[in-house]
Amino acid sequence: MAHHEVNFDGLIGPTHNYSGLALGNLAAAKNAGGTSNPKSAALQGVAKMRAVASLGLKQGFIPPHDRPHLSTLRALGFAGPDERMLAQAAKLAPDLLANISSASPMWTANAATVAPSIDTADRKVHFTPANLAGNFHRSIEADTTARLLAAIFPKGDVFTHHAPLPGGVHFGDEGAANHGRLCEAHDQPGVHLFVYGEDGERFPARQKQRASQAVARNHQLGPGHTLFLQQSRTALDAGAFHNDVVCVANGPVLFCHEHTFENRDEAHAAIRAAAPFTEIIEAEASEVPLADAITSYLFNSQLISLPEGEMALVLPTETEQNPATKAFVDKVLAANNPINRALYLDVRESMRNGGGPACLRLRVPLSDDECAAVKPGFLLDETGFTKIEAWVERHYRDRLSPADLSDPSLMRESFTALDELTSLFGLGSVYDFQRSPAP
Ligand code: SUG
Repeated sequence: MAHHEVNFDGLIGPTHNYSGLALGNLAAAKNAGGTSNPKSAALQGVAKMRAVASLGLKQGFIPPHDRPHLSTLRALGFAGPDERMLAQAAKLAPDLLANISSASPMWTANAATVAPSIDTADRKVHFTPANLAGNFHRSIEADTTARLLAAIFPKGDVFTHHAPLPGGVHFGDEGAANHGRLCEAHDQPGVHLFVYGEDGERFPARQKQRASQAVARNHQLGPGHTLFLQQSRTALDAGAFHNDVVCVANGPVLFCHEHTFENRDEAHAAIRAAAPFTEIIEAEASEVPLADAITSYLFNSQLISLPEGEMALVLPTETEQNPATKAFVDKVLAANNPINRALYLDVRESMRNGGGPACLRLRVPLSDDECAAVKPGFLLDETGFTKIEAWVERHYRDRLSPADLSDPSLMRESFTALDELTSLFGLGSVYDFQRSPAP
């Protein structure tokens, strides 16, 4: 039976904005307060999905979350009708309003960690939604993510869903952004590479080792099929707040920067011992300075296996514009290795918040039978792409500044859009605003 690594991209939500909320994320800090374009952002995301699908891959999507997240306001003591709560929050707690309005669920690499059935003891596909405890605006994602994943991958014989890890930052878990899987081919058992952090001098680590270990236990991954490696502190302090800013794995290839692991040589030796088939394609700091890797998001590219057997990199245009990273990509393409195509795409709106192509997608390895168990409509065909684009065109603004987040019409527009999306895709009432009537 054929196995596929299916990318489920986060559809970018109508409140996409630049509020500088994410500690350690240099792009988000730099662009804080700027004006965003939610419509372009969402259309750039859909264009990326289309581009990957046109290479012959299956492509799925995960809907945006409801923002502003009024249930968080209620939990924090605000009360009354929606509009009044919004006005109160804008007046009394503008920072809180920014936090509950972020469209950050777009970065579905952080939505969950996933284990394919070929690797798990019970032969089911396992999902653990990330608790994203490290940043307040992201810590409010887990419940809705869990609900969306359960709707898209219905529980039963095929899919199994764990609760987000408890314990806040003690078990801080940022999902698949710090996880990779190495395998000889996608239909072969794999070795799961969990990369955790230890606080740097400048920035705290978001992914905790004990969290990665708990996820591996949840997912029933056998001994010898997991590796827990420490992220480079140098990279963390230089702005690699997730491992996927400096590293991506696909099949037997690990594409990474020299400053990916804290103890590079030991880490490479451990990878080679656990997964001897692995080819490590690494950029030395002398050819790609860490700062260039991080600003361009060279390693936040999607590394995908094409149906013809070769591999392609889906890169942000920023890597084409940076001479060092462009030269490195050219060198990799010319060398004798599985990667021989590069596709540069414009995902600038997301990049300005520190989210490249790989951040925007959750990888879900699925067999043909498992694909058939995905909720109909969530593996996109041409009709699906067109439906989403038309929906974005109908509902999204093309200008948004953080000051607009207090606009009650933005809230109504967003809820109307999401309500329509759930009915377009038969999702039912997944959002809090659809489930709990205002008191
Ligand atoms: O968590 N940015 C996100 C970007 C996540 C990127 N994901 C991966 N690397 N997989 C974050 O830092 C910025 C939001 C703001 O500042 O408005 C933000 O949340």
